[in-house]
Amino acid sequence: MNIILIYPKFPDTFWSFSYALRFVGKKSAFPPLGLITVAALLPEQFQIRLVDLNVDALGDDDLAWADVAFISAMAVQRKSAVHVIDRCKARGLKIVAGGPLFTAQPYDFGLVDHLVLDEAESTLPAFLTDLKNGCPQQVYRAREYPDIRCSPIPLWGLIDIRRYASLNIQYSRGCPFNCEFCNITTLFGRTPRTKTPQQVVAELDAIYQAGWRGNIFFVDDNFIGNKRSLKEHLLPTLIKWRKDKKGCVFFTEASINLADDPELMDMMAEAGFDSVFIGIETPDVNSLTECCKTHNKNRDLLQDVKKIHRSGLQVMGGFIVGFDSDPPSIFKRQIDFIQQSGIVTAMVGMLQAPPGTRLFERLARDHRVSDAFSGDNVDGRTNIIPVMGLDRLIDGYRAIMQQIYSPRQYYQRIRRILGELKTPVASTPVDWQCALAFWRAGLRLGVLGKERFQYWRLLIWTMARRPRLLPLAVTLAIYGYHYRRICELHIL
Ligand code: B12
Repeated sequence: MNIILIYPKFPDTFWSFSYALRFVGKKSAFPPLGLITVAALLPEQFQIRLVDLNVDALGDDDLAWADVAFISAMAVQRKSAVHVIDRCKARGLKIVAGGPLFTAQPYDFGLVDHLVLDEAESTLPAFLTDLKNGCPQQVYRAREYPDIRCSPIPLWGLIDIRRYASLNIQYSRGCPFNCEFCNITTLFGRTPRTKTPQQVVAELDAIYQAGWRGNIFFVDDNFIGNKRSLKEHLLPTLIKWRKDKKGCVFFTEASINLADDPELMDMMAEAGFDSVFIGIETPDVNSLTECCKTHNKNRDLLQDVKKIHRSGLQVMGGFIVGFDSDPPSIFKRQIDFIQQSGIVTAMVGMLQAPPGTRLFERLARDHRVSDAFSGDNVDGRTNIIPVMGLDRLIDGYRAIMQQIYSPRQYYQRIRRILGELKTPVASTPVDWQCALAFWRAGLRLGVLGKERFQYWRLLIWTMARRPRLLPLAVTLAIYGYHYRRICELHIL
């Protein structure tokens, strides 16, 4: 059987990094880890091809070759996914779909023949058995969370790694916390399930042996969900793994209580992590109570961020406005917090209710869900009716984005973080692509861009005070260009 795995196209979003990728000559930020994991679960006698529409075109010859199309997507890829489904159907292909979009809204896709939902480790074997016996069902759902110690090494050979800015690896699934706007605990449970350190090393070795020396994203819902296991098992293994390796800088997602554990931060830095995405959400304590983000309460969030920076980990932060409890001052407070924290990558969104979250259920009961979830939380839209009124929310939101991504404020944050950040242990080797990116940045940001004054000022400042962080300064300047373009496109 010939199977074609298809990953639909991402639109230009905050997280697509599309405008930044052009500086480094890459096509896409991350490869489709879900699909290459699914590929590894398929029987060896199947012939497999993968087309990621973010780096390649889907040719008619690909569709003519295939017997079955396997499609994976997030909500943000919906438009492209629908187009792919139509094309496959027109060629008479059977379609199997899975991944977050289909798991969250299975009944929106009437043309899909088989919905193999939830985690493929649980549901794919049953589908394959039924397929072999000639009786495949329409929907497969998991009864329990699978043990990911049985998850296979993704089939990296299916993709051309050189076309991606980062590769990805997953250590755990699940999160101990239960924020109202997030459905991770429903999807993956409250007890983080982890792979063994040996599994992680085998995955890293596969990536390293393929020649990869760039960044690697640990795509965990909350990397520090099981601190003990991390400190006793995974991090010592990663520290050892790194000893004879070059490059391969790690980044991940974690909760703010990382700041409470200096030993953990030090071990992460030593293992080669240089940044961490943290859901800070809001400096307003009532809004934190409302969304059940209790672990962000009763602490000095600003100092926490600084502690993490001082340990050598750059914080990227998620922020939300539009909670029922948000006071009128919230917009100004968010701007002040972001500026003072030195968080350069600040993902600020208006509160949205993705289907499957407790927030969605509460607001649907109150008839306050107004639209479909766009799948992109930084697109200047929301699908809820906010208590403060939509116009006020949109105005306040625009004011935040306009200010924090204006060249002056943005570069101010870069200088702030560079001033505080302990020099990370690991760094990616400087190659010709970095050199090219440096020259392109010089031209686009330093000559043509309206930020040119800020750009050269930053470079001189960094050379004088933190010369070793120059590559980071240029990288952040390039990100700023992307964020500004996205704001102009969707928000301002
Ligand atoms: C890493 C990550 C990101 C990364 C990278 C995403 C990428 N391009 O790969 C970044 C940071 C960019 C990102 C951004 C966003 N993300 Co995100 N992200 C994740 C995260 C934490 C891990 C995804 C991952 O790689 N998992 C590892 C692989 C192995 O799992 P997988 O892809 O799910 O595949 C498994 C199954 O789904 C299934 N499967 C997958 N595909 C297929 C196909 C077939 C045919 C079959 C049978 C099975 C199958 O089998 C696989 C093995 O079990 C998930 C949460 C999670 N744990 O899934 C959220 C998640 C995917 N993100 C989500 C969202 C909402 C977002 C954002 C809007 C921001 C936000 N609030 O987090 C943006 C949107 C992106 C954009 N605007 O461009 C939602 C998606 C909801 C939805 N219905 O689509 C998730 C599920 C989190 C959540 N709280 O609900 N994200």
